[in-house]
Amino acid sequence: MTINDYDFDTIAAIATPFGIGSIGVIRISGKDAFNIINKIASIKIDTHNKIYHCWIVDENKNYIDEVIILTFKAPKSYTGEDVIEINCHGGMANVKNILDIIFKQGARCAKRGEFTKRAFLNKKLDLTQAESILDIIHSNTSKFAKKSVTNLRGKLFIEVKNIKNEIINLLSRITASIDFPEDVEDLSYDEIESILNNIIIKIKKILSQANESNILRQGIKVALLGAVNVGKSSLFNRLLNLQRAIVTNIPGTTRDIIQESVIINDLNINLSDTAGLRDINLASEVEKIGINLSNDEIKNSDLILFVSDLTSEILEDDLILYQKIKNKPHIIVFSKLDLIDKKNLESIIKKRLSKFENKKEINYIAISTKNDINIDELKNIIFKTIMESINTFNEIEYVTNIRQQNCFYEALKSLELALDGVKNQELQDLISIDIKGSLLKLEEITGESINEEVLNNIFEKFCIGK
Ligand SMILES: Nc1nc2c(ncn2[C@@H]2O[C@H](COP(=O)(O)OP(=O)(O)OP(=O)(O)O)[C@@H](O)[C@H]2O)c(=O)[nH]1
Ligand SMILES: [Mg+2]
Repeated sequence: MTINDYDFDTIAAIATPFGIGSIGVIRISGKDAFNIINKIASIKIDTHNKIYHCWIVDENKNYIDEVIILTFKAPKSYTGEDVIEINCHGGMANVKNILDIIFKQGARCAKRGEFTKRAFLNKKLDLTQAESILDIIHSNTSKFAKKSVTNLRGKLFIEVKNIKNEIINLLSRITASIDFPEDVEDLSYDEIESILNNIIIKIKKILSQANESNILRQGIKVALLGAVNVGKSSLFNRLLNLQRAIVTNIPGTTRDIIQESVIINDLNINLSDTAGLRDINLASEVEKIGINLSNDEIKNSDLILFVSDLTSEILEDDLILYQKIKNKPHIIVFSKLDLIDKKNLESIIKKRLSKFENKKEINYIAISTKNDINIDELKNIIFKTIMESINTFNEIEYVTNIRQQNCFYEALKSLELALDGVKNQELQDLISIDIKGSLLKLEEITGESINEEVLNNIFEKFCIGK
């Protein structure tokens, strides 16, 4: 999409979340923003960058609400257009009443992410910065929020720009030596190779942090698995601090996957409770479906909490399940510790561990959800196990999303093709085609070259009012 295809009509939307709150913010952006506010404000609003205190008045001269109005003149605003922000009293009805009055005066309801899209189209932000705003809004851990802010400050944009400049320099030197062979010295294949290698290292460095980026954004999948009635749902509820899953003493209570997100040591964990696994022939039709879903959960999760009931015998089902999960990161959680005589605990655990055949060291802990024993310790082990399986987590420098990662992969592919061409001493003209291909992919990251569909996809993920 180019700036010429887009209709910059005046848009308005509620910027604060729906619900009861002390303040609601309505944003108007576009060339009619000042006109519209002057039709509905009780005083004249004509100065830029000013704060006004007045009333909103409807077309029948009814006083609707006492408000604070902030004015921004293009291009010095979030969107790069004239912007009016109305701070009114919160609450769904009041904010909506004011918005309706604004619509009556000619503003259109903003689409999802349209304010930020305008900021991008008006070059207030590049696409990596626009996407970082989405990340900041959606981050539920402080680490992810902080990392997203580095992109808003241009961390990724600047690195892509540097890489792009190196590619542009290389391309112009190749082109100059082809076009003006008498005046410009030929670039040796060795030199092209070394420049390409340098660029490839930089892209690979960003991509090496893709996994950590995805975990920061999407969270880590942790699944509770085990035989029926061992206390999975009780532990699920305890970790969430919420009575979310039904708990009964009837084996086979949970039949579906229940998912909730929980923060442990600033890590975003997507926790799932599953149907207890038992001989499928004993299970009802509904439970059978649940058991199949539980098996899928084994494949999909990053960490498994394998729950084993200290008070019951180890069943064949436990052992079969353990064999399925033993090569994945897992913690054995021995449940119902309160029902066990402390004197026998060590020997019971020893006996159990010997049955779960595993050559590697097993992480385990005994807990009680009933008496709240070792729950914090379990959280620490969960955190430690995750950290061990993602060893570079703390050093992550570049946060990227899947779209950006795909562009980097494509750029890398083109650069590696160019490198092959260099090694085979192909014509430099041909090599430069692949190098140009990588440049286009990098421009997709920053949004300098992007098609409308991709752009719409990005902004549709935003909320209305952002
Ligand atoms: N004493 C004691 N009882 C527990 C504890 N944890 C769970 N229970 C009891 O064990 C029974 C089964 O608990 P659930 O949490 O429903 O077990 P589940 O593994 O989700 O069971 P399914 O969904 O049927 O697979 C319930 O009666 C719980 O109250 C515990 O720490 N101590
Ligand atoms: Mg359950």
